Amino acid sequence: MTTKQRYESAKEIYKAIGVDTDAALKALSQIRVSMHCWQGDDVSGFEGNGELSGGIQATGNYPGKARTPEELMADMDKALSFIPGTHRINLHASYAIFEDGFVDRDQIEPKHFKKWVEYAKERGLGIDFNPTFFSHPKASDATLSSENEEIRKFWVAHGKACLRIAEYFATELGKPCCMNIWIPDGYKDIPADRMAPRARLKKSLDEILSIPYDKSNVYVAVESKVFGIGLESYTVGSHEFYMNYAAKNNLLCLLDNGHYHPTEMVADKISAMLLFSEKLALHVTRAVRWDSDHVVLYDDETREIAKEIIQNGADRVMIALDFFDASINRISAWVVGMRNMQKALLQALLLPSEKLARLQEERKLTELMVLQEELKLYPVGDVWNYFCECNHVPEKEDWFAQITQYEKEVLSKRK
Ligand code: RNT
Ligand code: ZN
Repeated sequence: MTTKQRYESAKEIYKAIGVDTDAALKALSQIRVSMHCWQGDDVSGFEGNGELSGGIQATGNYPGKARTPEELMADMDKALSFIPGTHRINLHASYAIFEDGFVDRDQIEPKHFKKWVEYAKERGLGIDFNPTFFSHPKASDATLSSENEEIRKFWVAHGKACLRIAEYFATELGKPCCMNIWIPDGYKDIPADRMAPRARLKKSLDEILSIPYDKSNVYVAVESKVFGIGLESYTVGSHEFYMNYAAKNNLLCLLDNGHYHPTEMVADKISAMLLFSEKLALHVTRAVRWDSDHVVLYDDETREIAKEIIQNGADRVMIALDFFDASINRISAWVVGMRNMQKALLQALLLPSEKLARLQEERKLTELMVLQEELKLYPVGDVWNYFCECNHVPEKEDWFAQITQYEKEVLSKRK
């Protein structure tokens, strides 16, 4: 049977439960996922000072990591060639490209991202952005919450510089830019004063956001975390802090599903957030024990997050991926994560949602469970393969042979 014939057969199966597969494919093709540049080089960036700090860690030593803007862009192209649809890319400030001399983070300007804009324009991509408040000598103790006024001011200046760059992306590309603020500030052990650092963080954010910027095209998001490595007891930017800050200041709250207690589910938070704000931002990732950044799989959590996105309106959720795995082929990690996010969105689009909701309202909970479980083995794969075919990307695992070839011809030569 051809991919098309399999699709036609799946279409009939879904039709019998009232699901329109053509409509699902159309909806899926309109969802843009933000692919994070930092998977390609273990969050190293181009400033050349090496060490990753801030309580995050990329473990592994797989050969072939991108070392220059050219290599990173080539690797991203390779990944994007296996991902159906046109998406967004997510950059960190540490990926500035210095053509006429290095400047520190408080001094970066739109011109340092000109090459990225050219890259995105040529490919029809949007760009999202992140100030980088880690991996820097001035971030060794604290950043926006620092008790050292000179340091705090430096990072405020960085935040403002990034806001201008985010606006430059939005203007140049004619597509909104989500600028996400995450800081690692916290304490390894029990703090004596939890309030003062938080008050300083609040003040710093107010200062950054005091400059004028185009609020209709630059969506500022704030990302909380429960703990970081070496910062286990206290995180200045906690969930309550940012949820309140975002609500009061009309910003986006960004939920990273690796940043909560293990039994807390981000999927469950989405509807609660969207009842109070128009938009929400996500970092989709996979938490394993102490690590919050494993490659996104097609697992229960990702599928449940996707279900909530679809049911509450994909246009209200800015979806970005956030993981870094240095132990496997880095391009493959991107492709697996991006395709899994899309597969999860597809299975959500193929649910007979109204029917399921009705069963819930009628308290036919036995039938609800039966249907929810049987649906798991419906032929979503046949619909996915057809989506790949329509988008001219390899279906199933067929893309991997080309990764192996690229590894042999390009990655293995990087020493
Ligand atoms: C860290 C946060 C943050 C970073 C990236 C590199 O715990 O999740 O989003 O992963 O900004
Ligand atoms: Zn994150």
